[in-house]
Amino acid sequence: MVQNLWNGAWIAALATGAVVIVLIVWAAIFHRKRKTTKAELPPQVRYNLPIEILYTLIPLVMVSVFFFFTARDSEAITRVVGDAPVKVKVEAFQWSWRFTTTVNGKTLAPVAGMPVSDYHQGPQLVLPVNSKVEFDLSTEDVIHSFWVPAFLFKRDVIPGIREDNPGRKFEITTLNKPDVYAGRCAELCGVDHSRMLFSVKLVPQAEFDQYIATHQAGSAQ
Ligand SMILES: [Cu+2]
Repeated sequence: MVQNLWNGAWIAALATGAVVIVLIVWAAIFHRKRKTTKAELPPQVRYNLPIEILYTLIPLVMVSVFFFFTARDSEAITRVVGDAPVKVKVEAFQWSWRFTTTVNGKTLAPVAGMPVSDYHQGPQLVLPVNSKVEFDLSTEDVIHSFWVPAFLFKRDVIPGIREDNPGRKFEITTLNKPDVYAGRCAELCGVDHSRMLFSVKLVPQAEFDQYIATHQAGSAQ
């Protein structure tokens, strides 16, 4: 859905750009100052109601179309139903992350990291492929931003938002391809902001079940 919105916005923007460029080139070529005529002003158009209505209406229609699709999709994308089988508490801090995963009421031992220069070395969040996951974002210090580029989703982590505030939460369905995906902080949050890297490892459900069994909080590691 995000991908469709992105593609659609590009198509609309390119079409608009093409029309504008054609009009500019047309005006530049066919409305040049002619050598034969004297330097005098061309006929001045004023208070031309049809034209004024036209150039008010066209941008209004364009903006409305953009607004409609953006509002419709962002409402669907940010809706939190609360039925995700996997829930992750994400705590951002200067300058890394702590992930605490809860599955079927079982909470795993938190995974916390340190500033690193390669995302493979950062804290790793393990999730099942093609599964709905709920994230709950919080921070104790400054504003961070949770971003896994491959998920096409980014959300700011704002300090001081109460736990029951739905604005802290979002749900996504993870990708279908098992792999290790890069994650980063997307809000300049201090000296080691650029090293606030992490990774998300997507694994098949069976492997994830095994991971849960061996990483439950309190159980022997
Ligand atoms: Cu940060």
